[in-house]
Amino acid sequence: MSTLNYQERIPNNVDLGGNRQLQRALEHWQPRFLTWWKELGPERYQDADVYLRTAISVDENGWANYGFVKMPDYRWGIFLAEQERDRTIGFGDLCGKPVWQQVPAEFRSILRRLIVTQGDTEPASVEQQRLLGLTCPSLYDLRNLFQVNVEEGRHLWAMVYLLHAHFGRDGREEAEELLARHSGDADKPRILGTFNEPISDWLSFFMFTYFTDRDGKYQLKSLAESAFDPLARSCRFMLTEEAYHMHVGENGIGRIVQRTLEVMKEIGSEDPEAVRRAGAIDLPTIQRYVNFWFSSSLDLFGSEQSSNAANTFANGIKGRPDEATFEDHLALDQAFEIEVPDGAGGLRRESVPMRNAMNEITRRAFVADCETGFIRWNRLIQKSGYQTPLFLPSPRFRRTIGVWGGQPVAPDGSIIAREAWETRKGSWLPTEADGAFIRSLMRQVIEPGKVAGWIAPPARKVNHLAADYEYVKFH
Ligand code: BYC
Repeated sequence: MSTLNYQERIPNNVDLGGNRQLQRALEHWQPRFLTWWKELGPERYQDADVYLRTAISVDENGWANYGFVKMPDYRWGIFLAEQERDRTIGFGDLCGKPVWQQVPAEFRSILRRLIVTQGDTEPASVEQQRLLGLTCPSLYDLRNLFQVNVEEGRHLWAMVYLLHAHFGRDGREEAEELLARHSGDADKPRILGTFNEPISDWLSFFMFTYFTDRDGKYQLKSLAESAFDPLARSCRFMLTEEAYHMHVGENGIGRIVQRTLEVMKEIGSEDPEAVRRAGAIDLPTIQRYVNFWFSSSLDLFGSEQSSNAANTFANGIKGRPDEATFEDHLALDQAFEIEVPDGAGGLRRESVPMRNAMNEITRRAFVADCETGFIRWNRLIQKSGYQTPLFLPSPRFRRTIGVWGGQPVAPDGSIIAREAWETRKGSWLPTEADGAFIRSLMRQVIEPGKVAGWIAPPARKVNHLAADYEYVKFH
C-alpha cells in the first residue's frame, strides 16, 4: 500500500503516479535514502530552514523555485529533459538508427555499470562534504553548500530512477549498494578515486566544486549523447544544476584569491608566512591545492587508451561531449595522438585508434574548460601588481590512472628522477602543515552578512537577495 503520494512528494515528469511497480520500488528505497541522508548527509543542520532552489519542471524559463525548506523535507524530484521527437543515435556503429527507450539486452550490463558509476559519485560527494557546515565562512556559503548537497542528492535519485525503472531486480540491488558504499570506507569505498578523498576544509570544497564537478559536467555531456534516451534526457537536465556547482567553486576560489591579494597589499609582502600570519591563504598554498584536485580529477576520465571507451562509443552508449560539434561521428578510420612515457626518462608520441582515445578526447575538453577560472583569477593577481600567476599543472603530473600513472613528473610536465619527486613533492602538493594551517582558519561564521577573514565577501547574492539575508535559520 502506498504510504506517500508520490506524484506530490516527488516532483517528476516521468509519470510516477501511473507506474505502480516503480512506485513500489521507490517506496522501498526512499526511507533508506532518508536514513542515509540523516546519518551521512550534512552534520547538525538537518533541522535548519535553508533557503534552497528546488527543481520543479524542465521548463527553461522557470525550472526551479526558491524557498525555505528543512533538508530532509527537500523534494528530490525526478526530471528528464523533454523528449526529442524522432531522435536518432548520433555516433558509433548504430549512427542514424532510432534511440532506445528501453535497455537492449546485449548492453544491459555495460549501461548498468555506467549508471552505477555515475550514481555512486553523487552520494559520495555529500558524504565527503558532510562536516563543512560546522566551519562555514558565512551563511551565504553555508546555504550554497547545502544547495550543492541536496542537488547531488537529486542526481542520485535520477540514477536510482533509471536503475529501478529499467534494470529490474539487479537495478534495485544496485540502488541499495549506492547507499551501502561510503566515501573513504576501508571495506566498501566509493568506486572512483577522487570520491574517497576527504574534503575537510573549504579550500578543498571550492577546489572540488571547481575541478571535480567539472568532470561531472563532461561525463554528463558524454552520457547526454547516449542512445539510451532516458539516460541522455536525465543527464541533460542534471547539467542545468551542475553549472551552479562549478560557479560555487569558481567564485569561492576567486574570493579567496581576492582576499589574499588584499592582505598582501595591506602588509606589503608576498611572503607566504607573512600572509598566513595576517590570516589569509598564501598563493603558493592555493597552487598546491590546485595541483592536488586537478590531478585527482584528471584520473576520473580513465586511461588514455581504453577498450571500454571504444566499445561504449561503438555501441552508441557514451559519446563525446558535444558530439554534434565533431565532423565524423563514426570515428572509424581516424587516429588520435597521445603522449606516453618512453621508458628512458622521456616521452614519445603514439597514434591510437580514435575510438580507443575517447577518454583522452574528453579529458582534453575538460582541461581547456578548467582554464576559464585561471584567466579571471590571474587578472586579479595582475591588477594587484603581482607577477606570479596560478596555473594548471601538466596533465602528466601526479597521475595514478593511465599511461602516466605512477610516473614521477613535475608540475611543468618534465619527467624527473624518482628521488627528485620524493624530495620535491612537498613543494607541489598540500603538506600536513598546509592542512593544519588551513584547518586553523576554519572557524564558523554564521552572523548574517558577516564573512570569515580569509575569504572576500561574495559579489553576487542568491536570487537577488540582500547581502545580510538570513539564508539559513537555525533552531
Ligand atoms: N578511480 O578503461 P578505463 C560527477 C577504472 S563526476 C578508480 O581506463 P573507462 C560528480 C574503470 O572504472 C562524473 N577507478 O576507463 C562530481 C575501469 O574499471 P573496471 C562521474 C578508475 O572504463 C562531483 C578500469 O579503471 N561519472 O558526476 O573507459 C560531485 C579501467 O578503466 C578510475 C562518470 O564517471 C578512477 N579515477 O572509463 C558529484 C561517468 N578511472 O570497469 C558528482 C560514468 C578508471 O574495469 N563512468 N577507473 O572495473 C564512466 O564513464 C567510466 O566508468 C570512467 C572510466 C570514465 C570512470
